[in-house]
This record gives sequence, structure tokens and C-alpha cells, in this order.
Amino acid sequence: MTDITLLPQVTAFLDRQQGHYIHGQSVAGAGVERFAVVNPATGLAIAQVNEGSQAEVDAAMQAAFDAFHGSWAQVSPLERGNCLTRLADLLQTHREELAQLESLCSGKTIQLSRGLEIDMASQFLRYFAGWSSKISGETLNVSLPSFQGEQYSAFTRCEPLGVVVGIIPWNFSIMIAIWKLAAALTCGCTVVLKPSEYTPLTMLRVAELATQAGIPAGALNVINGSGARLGPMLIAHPRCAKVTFTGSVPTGIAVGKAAMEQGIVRTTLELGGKNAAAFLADVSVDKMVDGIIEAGYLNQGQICAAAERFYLPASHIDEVLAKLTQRLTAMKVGSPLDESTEVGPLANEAHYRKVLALFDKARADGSQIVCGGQALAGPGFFVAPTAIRANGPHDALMREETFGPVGTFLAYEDEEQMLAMINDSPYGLAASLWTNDLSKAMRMIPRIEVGTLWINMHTFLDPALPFGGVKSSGMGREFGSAFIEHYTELKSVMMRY
Ligand code: TXE
Repeated sequence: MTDITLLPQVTAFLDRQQGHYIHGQSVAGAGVERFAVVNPATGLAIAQVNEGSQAEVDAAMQAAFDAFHGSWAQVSPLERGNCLTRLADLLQTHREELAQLESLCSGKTIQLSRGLEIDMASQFLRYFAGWSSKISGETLNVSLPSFQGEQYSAFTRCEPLGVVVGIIPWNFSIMIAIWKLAAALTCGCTVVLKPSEYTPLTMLRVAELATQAGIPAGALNVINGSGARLGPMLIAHPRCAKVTFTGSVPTGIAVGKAAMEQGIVRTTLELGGKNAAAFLADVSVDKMVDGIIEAGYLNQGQICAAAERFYLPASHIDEVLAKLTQRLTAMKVGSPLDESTEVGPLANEAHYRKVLALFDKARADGSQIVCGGQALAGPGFFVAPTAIRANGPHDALMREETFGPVGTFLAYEDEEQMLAMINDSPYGLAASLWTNDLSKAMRMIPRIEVGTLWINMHTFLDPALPFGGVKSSGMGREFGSAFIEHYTELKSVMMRY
């Protein structure tokens, strides 16, 4: 197979000097600095983006503030949902264009860009659109007695927070941004997004489509540039009512601290971790291998909910690792724009270097590299799909996030020991348990310390189910109805008559 042909609108978009999207318009910005967007499959620059400055931060935050009190506030709840639905339609109309841009910037395979990034983003938009007309308070009975015949009435209102700053990572540059903008807009908030500096292009195109969908100027803005510089500026801005962040644990802690110091700015943090997948001995070896690939290797493992530590029964581990090695070494690694590719490059050079350093750490620990464990020859940031057998629960790769196509495996003798090892982690975003014995699974579910637990499946995010971490994996929940409390303030109203 060969690479697909790039659409002319994709090459035209890449040729444009890109910057930001503020108040319904693409703007170059006042700054003179530029940064390059690098295609991780080739290591070559494919576009140039102007670095944001305080001037663009101020303009975007003011535009969002004005829209919050003006144009977006005047849009009825039902129409807010219609805007999101029209945006979902436009994502579908421009599916191939957006998918190609995403694959060029992030190295995601084109099949995944189309089917997961764009199609799932559309589904999430439609889900959130449905909430716009259903966000309401309740009528309450006042509990205290009436002393002199006076009466009371009370109710609550869910009021939108204001301007929401969304800070987005590079692994799903469209879908994660859509989670945040859809949640904010459906509640009546307005948004300023800061994409990752590695993947700054796709949201500029989505923002243009949002304007086309009828979302008024200023309700959705995009600022590009260094997170370490622009992040603190956005969070410290007096118009910032909330920050919603997805990314690494250390940056999440910095974001949370900055938000608290800026007068308790509301915060949702969706951070990574070291997710576990545990297989009970009643599962067949073939099902274990399928489950491991589903849980750990999609998008080169660059999914915050992906499993990285695998617990296998001691009786099965040798056979599972032998079969897994056959499957991993047979995977087609190659150009993300080739429709038959199963494994693309890691998304950027810094991340690639981090994963290679973790392989060195595994070797230094004496962990056994069962397969992979190295970079692949040629240009681009490719590493081989990797399986590592740990000596014990304290090996570095059983504890540190790799965020790569890397599973680390440990044998267990009894299920109590396995449950203790799953919970012996500072993180708790997600886990999966694989067994045919659902009665046993039901007894284990309350004992596993995570925000999302899958049984006989992994990495499947549904908009109807709340998503977020426990322990150091984050704070707050996205999706379901749980997101509403994170994008609105509850106001209590009490009346005497
Ligand atoms: O992430 P960061 P990076 C992991 C992965 C990767 C590592 C570092 O292991 O190797 O994190 O990646 C913005 N204030 N994950 O450096 O720093 C930044 O511009 C405010 C896991 O790319 O978390 C980007 O928009 N914002 C993860 C966003 O934060 C700041 C997904 C995320 O960047 C900031 C991605 C600051 N001080 C990487 N500094 C997951 N769990 O989903 C940076 N940013």
C-alpha cells in the first residue's frame, strides 16, 4: 500500500501562515516568534505557527467574556444544542480534511483519525447538544419552621461559570478539545482553547467550522503557543472563571496550583497514570492476547486511559507473552497516511526520547525486554511495539507512565495479591478486569481504586459515562450528567412572603 493523496484544501491550509482564532476570525497575532509543526512520521516541518503573546490572550479572553454576557447569552438553550449538532455535521462533511491534518501533525494512523478522532468527536458533540435544554435547578422545601405565619419558597439555578480556558494535549487534538468546548458551550459558558504546541492546527480549522455552524464570534477562541508561557497567562487572566486541563500529572499539578492562587479559579484535571489490566485464570490465552492489544497498543499507547501494567496468572504468563510477541512483531508499522498501517510514530520527538529513556531504565532495572524495546530505523519517531516482563511491582516500568506502545507484564499467584498490586499506585484513572466469572467480577469492582473500571473491555469511552481519575489521576468528571456541576455554579434562591 502507499500513502493516500493529500486533499488540496489540506496543503492549502498548511501553506497558510497560521496563528490563532479570536472573535470569529483567524488572526496572525502581534508576536514575531514562530514555531514549526513537525510531522512525526518524517521529522520534517510541515507548517509554521505564530507564537501567542499577552496581546492575543487579552483579546481572546475579552472576546469570550463579551460573548458570555452578550451574543452567547442571547442564544436559547435549545439553539445552543443546535449549534453543536451543526458543528458535528460539519465535522462529518470535512472528515477527510480534518483526519489528514490530524495524522500529519500527530502521527495517528489515518484510519484512527477518521474513525476515532473525527467520528467520536461528532458523537460527543451530539451527546452534549442534547444536554443544552436539560440543565436546570430544582424547587426545594425550606426546612425551618415558620414562627409568625410567614412562608418561604426556595429554588436553585444552574448558572454558567463564564469564560472557560481549555488546555489540550497532543494525543487527541480534536476529540479532547471537543469534550471541553462542547461541555462549556452547552452549559452557556464560552471558551478559550490552548492546543498543544505539537498539534496546533486542527482546532484552528474546527474553530472556523464552529463559526460556520452558527456559534457566535467570541464564544470559541483558540490561542497557540508554548504552554509553559501561555498557560499561566490564561489562568491568571481576570476573565478566567475555570480551567479544564488534560495532560501530564506534573503539568496538571502546576495548573491546579496556579488556579488556586488566582482566587480559587474552578478546575477540572484529567491526568494520566499507570492503568492496570488484570486477567483471571479462567480467560483463554487467545482472549488475553486480544485484550492486551485492545487495552495497551491503540494509537501507539498514547491514550490516557490505556493500560500499561498487565497482571497475568503465573500459570499462563509464558504462553501469553509468546503469543503476544508473535502478534506485536507482525503489526504493520509505517506511514500514518498508509491505510494499511497499524502502528504509526510517537507524536513528537520529546516524547519519543522519553520512551527510549524508559527502555534504558527497564534494562537497568533488569526487567526482561520480551520484544521491541528499541527505536526503528529511518526518519521519524518510530518505536517497536514492546512487551516487557517485570521482576516485581517496583520495577520502573510498572510505576512510571510510558504513554507508548509498551506493555509491562507481571505474574501473580493469587487474586488477593493481584488486587493489592493494582491499588498500590499513586494513580487511578482507569483499569480493566477480564474474567468469565461475573459474580467474582462484581465482588472485585468495589475494591479497585479507579475512576473507570471496564470488565472484559478497555479504552472504550462513552459520552454517557462520567470519566475522570481518583488519587493523582485528576479531579472532577467529564461526560454523563456529572460534567454539569463542573461548568455551572449552583445558586440557591430563598424568598419570604
Ligand atoms: O504534556 P503536558 P507534554 C504525558 C506523556 C508525555 C508527557 C509530556 O507521557 O510524554 O505527558 O507531554 C500545556 N501551564 N502525556 O509535555 O505538559 C501544553 O502546552 C498550563 C499524558 O506535551 O501535560 C499542552 O497544551 N499549561 C497526557 C498541555 O499543557 C501548560 C497527554 C499538555 O502538556 C503548562 C499528553 C503550564 N505550565 C501527554 N505547561 C494524558 N494523560 O492524556 C504545558 N502546558
